[in-house]
Amino acid sequence: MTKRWSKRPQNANWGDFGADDELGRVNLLTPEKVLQGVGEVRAGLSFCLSLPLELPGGNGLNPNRYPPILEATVSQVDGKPRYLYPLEFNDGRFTDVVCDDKVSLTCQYSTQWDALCHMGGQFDATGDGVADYRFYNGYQGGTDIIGPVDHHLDGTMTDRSEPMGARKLGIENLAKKGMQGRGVMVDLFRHHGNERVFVGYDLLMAAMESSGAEIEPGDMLVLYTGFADHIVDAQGNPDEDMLHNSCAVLDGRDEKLQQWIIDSGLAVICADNYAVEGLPARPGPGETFAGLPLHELCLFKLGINLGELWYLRDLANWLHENDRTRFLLTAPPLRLTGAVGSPVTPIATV
Ligand code: UVW
Repeated sequence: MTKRWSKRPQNANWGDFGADDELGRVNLLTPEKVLQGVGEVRAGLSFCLSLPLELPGGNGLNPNRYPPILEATVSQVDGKPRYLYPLEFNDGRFTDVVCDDKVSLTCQYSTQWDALCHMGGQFDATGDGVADYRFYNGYQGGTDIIGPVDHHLDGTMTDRSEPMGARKLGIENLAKKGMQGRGVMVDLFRHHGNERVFVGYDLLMAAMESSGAEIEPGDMLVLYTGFADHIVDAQGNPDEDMLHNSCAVLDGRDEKLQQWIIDSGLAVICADNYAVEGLPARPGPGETFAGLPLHELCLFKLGINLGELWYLRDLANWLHENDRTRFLLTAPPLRLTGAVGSPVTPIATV
């Protein structure tokens, strides 16, 4: 028992990697798994698995997320802005010319990792009959993950004076770890094309069997659905119907799929679609339930990071043509302390 919790949610592994663990299943990316990944490098080819970060374009996928805004840094000289873009060093003797910039970035707009603090649940972790905001390993909203205000379950808010951010479970944990290991591709596009299919355990197993893909503990599961290809093809003007109704998504409510994720020991799940799972999910049992059941199982209960909106077409095609499913995956996020997600430029090496 730790001070943070005495009761853990059903199917959770809280405490199994240590009372103060912040990595979850990423702990399974051991030196042996890195060597297994390196063992898959035979052709010496690298594939960039990131979209350009200005895609999808617009904010039709998530109304709260916007494309990056890039600006020149600026100094004030005699009350006037002096943009360092491009500009000579102003000494008279120097021949150098400089460009300097800054970016306003929605961390989860495009190709990204979800940190474990991205999504938690309302849960009574102390057994006192009162649910509060909890995250993986019992870390607590308002104490370990601090917002600009505290939201209370009764709907009220109180101001916070200290800087906001995740003191625990932040994305920097993945950056420090390095995020390297053996990726395993499962090609759902080859089976379902552009159709919005909810893929549960049976359809996932069928896709894996047909290509010979196998997942062992510590592997990084990568799902190619074709969704990001439409994003690329739309060149920044994606169609609403395509955004919300095309390509395969996991059926997060499927209990057999959930059990397989628990039992398989996979380290992370990455996909080229918006949220790995289908949104909205199928209704759950009872009066209240998680709206994103796969996020609940992975981020909140098991400490499995989710990678979303990756670009997988070129890699998936190469692997298919070469009758392979495995590769070396290297995917560190930005080491952005306290962030709940981060852009990533994953590299597959085959
Ligand atoms: C949502 O908030 C929908 O989550 P994600 O970025 O994980 O898709």
